[in-house]
Amino acid sequence: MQRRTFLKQTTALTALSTVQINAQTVDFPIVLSTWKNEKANDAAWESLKKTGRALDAVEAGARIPEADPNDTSVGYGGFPDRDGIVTLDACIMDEKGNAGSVTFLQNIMHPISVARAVMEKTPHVMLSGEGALQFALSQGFKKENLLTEKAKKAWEEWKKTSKYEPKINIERHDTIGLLALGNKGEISGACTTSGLAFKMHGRVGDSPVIGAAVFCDDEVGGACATGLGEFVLKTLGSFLIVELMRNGKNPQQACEEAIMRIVKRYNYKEFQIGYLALNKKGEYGAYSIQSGFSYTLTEKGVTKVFEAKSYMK
Ligand code: SD4
Repeated sequence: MQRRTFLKQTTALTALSTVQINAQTVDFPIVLSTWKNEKANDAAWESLKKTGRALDAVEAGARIPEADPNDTSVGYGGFPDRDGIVTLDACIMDEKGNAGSVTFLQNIMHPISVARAVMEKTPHVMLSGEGALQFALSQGFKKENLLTEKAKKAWEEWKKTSKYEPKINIERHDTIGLLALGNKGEISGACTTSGLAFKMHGRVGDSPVIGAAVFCDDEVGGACATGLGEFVLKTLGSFLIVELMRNGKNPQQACEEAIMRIVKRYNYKEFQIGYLALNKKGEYGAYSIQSGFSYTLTEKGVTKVFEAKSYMK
């Protein structure tokens, strides 16, 4: 595997006017994902070993929770909307600025791969609903029932106790957003979700929106988001983070500033947002409104889960 090393040099004059050089090595590839997604990161890493490309890695990673019936926020097994229908959102962006997305897609297990096909095989960025489904079928994706017994039961329980209102859940999130630097140090990102559990039929969140859930710019780095999408949409969080990094903030500072934009304007105590950022040097950051946001990092083939810092302690 090709590995490159950046040397970050800081110089300081001592009293004797000698120059001291601190060298910090930064390696890539690197994979970063929201929440506890070790299997996804491992799949992304395996993909990097094969093709070396960040785009392939983020797609391979996203496909893991999409096919996992126990992940109730993504793909197969995802909780349905309030009418009992599983609807999926996903997007993907590469280092060249290409992007693809699907929204309100039904009955397709791997929306992230459909989003990639939108990017690579159409002149468009976003396909929605029935049109996205038709396109997926034309590309050889198969129609499947994605509502598992477990998800159906949860929906039936919810219907008994709720007033048929979509309820925002602060705690339970596991939508996956991924960022990777490939073997050439190039950045790509992806996000895939079944969205908020028991949302209104037709609701689309941030996850398929380039600039909201994912943004990458190969001059700077990338960012991705999880949590209550409405607030990521209203502040275009991932685009904001990349622009803040472009203007000199490190990834951690950029995530914190993007969370502060939400905290200053909205009733932040009632929902969760988590951001991840990765710059071209391989430096990364993570920050959320509520405590409990975790992220998964793979470096040098080792995958670990970390707790992110948060605004609320
Ligand atoms: C949405 N952002 O549909 C997604 C939900 C999410 O972890 O991230 N859940 O609003």
